[in-house]
Amino acid sequence: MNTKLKKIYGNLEKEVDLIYIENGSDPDMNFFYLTGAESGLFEGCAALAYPDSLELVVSLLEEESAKKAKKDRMHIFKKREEKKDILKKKLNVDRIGINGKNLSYDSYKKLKEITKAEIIDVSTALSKARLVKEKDEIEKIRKACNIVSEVCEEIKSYIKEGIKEYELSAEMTYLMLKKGATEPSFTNICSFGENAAEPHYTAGNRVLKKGDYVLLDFGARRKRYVSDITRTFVFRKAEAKQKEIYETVLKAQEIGFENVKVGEKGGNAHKAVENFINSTKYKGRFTHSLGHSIGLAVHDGYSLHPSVDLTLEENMIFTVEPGIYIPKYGGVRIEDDVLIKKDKIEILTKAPKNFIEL
Ligand SMILES: [Mn+2]
Repeated sequence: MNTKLKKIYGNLEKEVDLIYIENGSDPDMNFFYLTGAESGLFEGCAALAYPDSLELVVSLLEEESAKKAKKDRMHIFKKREEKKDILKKKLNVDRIGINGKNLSYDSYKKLKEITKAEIIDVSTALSKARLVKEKDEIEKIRKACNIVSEVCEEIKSYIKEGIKEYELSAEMTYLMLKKGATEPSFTNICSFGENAAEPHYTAGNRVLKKGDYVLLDFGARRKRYVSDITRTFVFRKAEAKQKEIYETVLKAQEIGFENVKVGEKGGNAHKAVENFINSTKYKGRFTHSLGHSIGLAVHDGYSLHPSVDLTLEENMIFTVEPGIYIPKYGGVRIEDDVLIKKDKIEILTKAPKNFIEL
């Protein structure tokens, strides 16, 4: 029995006969959530998730990958028409659940052409199931976290005067891949000096100079599960303000950790951190939410923010990443991935975060 199916169906607000997960040109991560498939692209393929069984509709191209995936039955198609015929039969039911967050309008129209069923958006039930991790998922994320923790240490020897942001970013990727990542989980953020003030900066050709902040935000994907870490260093001697900002962010993160616990609202941790930063001279310079769930996606559905109604539970994994950003000056962000346990949190990203002048 697929325990993930049980979780998803347990979260439904309205009953459905089956949940139809379709991969367009971009896959729906729920396909991989249900099948646990570690290889394969599965473009144009679909999963039919019943309350007690999982069926796959896959192209011949993906047959070998599908054989290794979790499923109870699989249907192989060679041509689009065959796929349509299989789906016509399978979708001849009363109520079909879809992932409204991922299914394109085009796919929706095609779905309406082949079935008279009532279409119900079950995206919330899917996201909620993915929030609470199972043992195997935790282990995969833990390994992805180990990779980036090690890279945070090893990358320091590449941080030399004159290196460009994109060159350092390339080394980050290379180190992750050498340690077993299949790919970076998102485009590396590698920013020097004043560029660190832009939270989602893309590495450019800025050259590293003495006294620069070096902000590295990156993640590894391994067996489809991700990690996400940020460390900020100062290259050579820091000025007092740089250190002060760093220590403020570090303290903010500690406040965040204290408030991430079972039974608490996720938004409370954000509020506590924001209130703290706003009580310092860096008021208003924390400009994003405290963190987000991670899993098969880097932003896996939920944020630690008062606008999100979420009560924290055991086995959820969130980033905790306060930051302070000063335009034209620079910024500091410190980010770790934490596993929520019954009466404490476990920090999965272990790289040191004392103030470091390289
Ligand atoms: Mn993050």
